[in-house]
Amino acid sequence: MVRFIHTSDWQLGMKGRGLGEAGQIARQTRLESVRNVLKSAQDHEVDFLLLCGDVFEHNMISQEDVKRLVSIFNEYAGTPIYLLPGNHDMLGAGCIYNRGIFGRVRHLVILDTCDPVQVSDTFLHPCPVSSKFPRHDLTATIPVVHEVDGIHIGVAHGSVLGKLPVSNWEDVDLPIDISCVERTGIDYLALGHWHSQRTFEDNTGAPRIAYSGTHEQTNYGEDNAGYCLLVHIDGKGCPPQIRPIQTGQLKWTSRDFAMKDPASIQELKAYLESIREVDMVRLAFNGELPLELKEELDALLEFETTRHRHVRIELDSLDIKAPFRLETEVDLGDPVLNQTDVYLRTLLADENHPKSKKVITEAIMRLQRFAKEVEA
Ligand SMILES: [Mn+2]
Repeated sequence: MVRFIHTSDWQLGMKGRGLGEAGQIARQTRLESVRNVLKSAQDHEVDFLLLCGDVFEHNMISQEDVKRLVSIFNEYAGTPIYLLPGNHDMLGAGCIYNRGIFGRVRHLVILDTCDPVQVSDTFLHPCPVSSKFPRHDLTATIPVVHEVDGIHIGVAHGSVLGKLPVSNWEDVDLPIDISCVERTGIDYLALGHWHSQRTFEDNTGAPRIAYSGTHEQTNYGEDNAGYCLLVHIDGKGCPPQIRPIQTGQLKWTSRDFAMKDPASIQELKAYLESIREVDMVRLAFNGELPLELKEELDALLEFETTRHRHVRIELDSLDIKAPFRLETEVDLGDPVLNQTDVYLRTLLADENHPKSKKVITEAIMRLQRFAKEVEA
């Protein structure tokens, strides 16, 4: 029998573009959560840890970051680690694993060829990525093992192609043929590349193909991320028993709101109360709001940014309806402000382009806010 931890896509050194200051939090957390993976391996006394590619975001990661990972590896020296390079940490002259420091880690094996690796009665069949645009099924090198003793595990990094026939392999990003298990007779295919955890069953219902997903979610919109997999296989041909273990720390949420009236604001308020425990929040708005409700929305969102580690607000698709009161006098308490207000409303009435209308409406709002502040 064999028991191991399957993990992938640590993407260490990731920039976290679009996260602003929270990019640093996300980067730091990814490294800390690696400890959760290695601790799971230690706690469950696994035979080894299988790392299926994209450990680093790219091959130029600073040596300081490399040393941080190696020192965590050293804390857990009792767990052998088998590491397959992916497309971000791809094999080649500039490959990060060519650095001498990795050769010093005695319990780390870089799977840099397709040669099988034997670990007691288990055989690993690595499929390292060595070209950006492979033109064939990456698992094609796994030999047929139907009649070969031992537990056989394929290790690859790429995208499983569904049951659709592929006419042109060159169009597919890192293709992996789903029929690999059937063709070769391996017991389990451990995959990396997708950030969401997924399993695929063979025709007997056994989950023989799996993505562990990333150990720590990398961005908004990823589902089922933040886990590693504890895999147990009793013997050749036995169905793998897979148990996800949570390793991620940051909680993410992403939601779109269609705005219309005061009820939309109430709905938003209720939602915001429900996500108090979430670290990373993305809120996108569409629809239309009258000017006075837009002000309430702005105040609500400004406060919300103080309640989470990161809040991304998208207002580009939200239209604001400004009241037309050109015929009635508006008194902002100052002749210049009043004149500017009339001028902006005239501009707005003559403007047809939606984007320009939005800019003018925003200007009217700011003017009103400014007038109120002066008053106060
Ligand atoms: Mn990848």
